[in-house]
Amino acid sequence: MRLQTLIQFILPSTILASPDTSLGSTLNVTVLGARHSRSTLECWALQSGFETSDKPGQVGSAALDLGTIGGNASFTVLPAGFDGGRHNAPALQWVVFLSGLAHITLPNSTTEAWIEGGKNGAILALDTADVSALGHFTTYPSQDRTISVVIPLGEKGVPGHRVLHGGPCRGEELLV
Ligand SMILES: *[C@@H]1O[C@H](CO)[C@@H](O)[C@H](O)[C@H]1NC(C)=O
Ligand SMILES: *[C@@H]1O[C@H](CO)[C@@H](O)[C@H](O)[C@H]1NC(C)=O
Ligand SMILES: CC(=O)N[C@H]1CO[C@H](CO)[C@@H](O)[C@@H]1O
Repeated sequence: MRLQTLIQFILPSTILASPDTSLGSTLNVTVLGARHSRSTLECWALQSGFETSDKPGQVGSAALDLGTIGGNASFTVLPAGFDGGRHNAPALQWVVFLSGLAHITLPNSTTEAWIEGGKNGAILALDTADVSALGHFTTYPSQDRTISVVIPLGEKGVPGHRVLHGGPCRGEELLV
């Protein structure tokens, strides 16, 4: 029996799932960080990137390890047009926007990010009060509610990454 045939025999589902070629090697996320006590916006490439899952129900598909999480997660419903005001991230956390639109701006800066709910809706909010004096502003200028899931990071903290550039991720850095 040829090796290929043997592998197909043992792992049929792995072979059947063809790799998603339109998917980049990793996920890039917009990060609200801080430097010199001021909030920043950066685009990070998460490391390590997509791997082939062997988990039940998703065998052969692309999965990316988001690291450890901890604390209480929450599902948040923001009314259309809500103004979150100026604030710091209450904890190191993922904010995953499922729908709607978030507009993030920084005090005394022209850098801004527009985060649309959906497949590119995950951001990291890391500008806690101990690292950023003024925090950031968030408004939700959508006609509809903005829905997000907030997930605090665990003890291992910020996931592995490479900083791609200042400012939010854009265009070809995002999932298509
Ligand atoms: C993330 O950015 C890297 C570097 O620019 C790129 O190679 C990759 O395709 C991007 N990922 C996605 C999902 O677009
Ligand atoms: C999670 O929520 C419970 C109930 O409100 C609270 O007692 C607990 O301290 C919270 N845990 C953390 C890590 O914030
Ligand atoms: C110099 C300057 O513009 N400072 C402003 C920075 O942002 C904070 C918060 O919006 C303002 O209170 C400062 O006046």
